[in-house]
Amino acid sequence: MRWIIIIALAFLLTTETWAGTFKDNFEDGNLSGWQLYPVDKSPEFQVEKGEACIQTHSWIRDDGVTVVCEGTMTIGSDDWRNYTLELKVKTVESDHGTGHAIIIGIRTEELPSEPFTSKDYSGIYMEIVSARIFGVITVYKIIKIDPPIVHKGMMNVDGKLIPYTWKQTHRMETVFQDSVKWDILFDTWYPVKMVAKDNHFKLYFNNDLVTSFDDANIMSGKVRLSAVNAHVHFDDVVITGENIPDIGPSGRAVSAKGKLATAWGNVKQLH
Ligand SMILES: [Ca+2]
Repeated sequence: MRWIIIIALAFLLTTETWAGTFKDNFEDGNLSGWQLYPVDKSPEFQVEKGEACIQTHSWIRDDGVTVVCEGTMTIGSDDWRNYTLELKVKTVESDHGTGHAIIIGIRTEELPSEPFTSKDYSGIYMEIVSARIFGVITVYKIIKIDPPIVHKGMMNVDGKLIPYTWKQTHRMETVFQDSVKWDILFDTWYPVKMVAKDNHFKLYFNNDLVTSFDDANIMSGKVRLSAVNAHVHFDDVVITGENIPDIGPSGRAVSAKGKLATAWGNVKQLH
């Protein structure tokens, strides 16, 4: 009997150590703990009435080219592997005449890039496009490829040939997984759920399964939320799984027990 109790206790301790839930309902009015990545020109990040908001607009360069603008916020750690992300999303409005989207990613990892260039991320992605006639959900994967290529050659500088070496910061491959037509209205909340369990992924939109598939290339990474050429709101983010610290309901530590919770309490600084 004693052994049974010890084994049961050990199981409980293990469960408590490895499974947790992160929650942010943004009712504290801030994006504390989230990493914000403005890319290109001035995406705006804020909390509006207890909802996380990213607002981006395309802009026209001096040479007349329209530049797509993206704003990204991430949460988590590069070693997050088996977890479920749930949240709700809505597109308040979009830039007309340009592509727009909500992009939600799991197991995402920022790839190294040169300063002042757009950030790239590996990961599993659901891209949601609202529309007045019909919307579309596209699921794709971005796989990082190691090692990067080293380019060597000669270049002409003022009539003199000199050798150069240029190492790419990263290489990646975007792999289309699935695309589904879906009625997605503006200014309407939709629940989204994305599940990563070992090499298996399940993606849900509005409580319906969009697709499920296996992939062995994308091992772990953060949660990523992006808006492209649109005013987008996110709310009620819940992430449950292995190595996820108990944080919430407004992105703050709920208890001091466990190293991870303490570490995340420090990361998610109190205001
Ligand atoms: Ca809220």
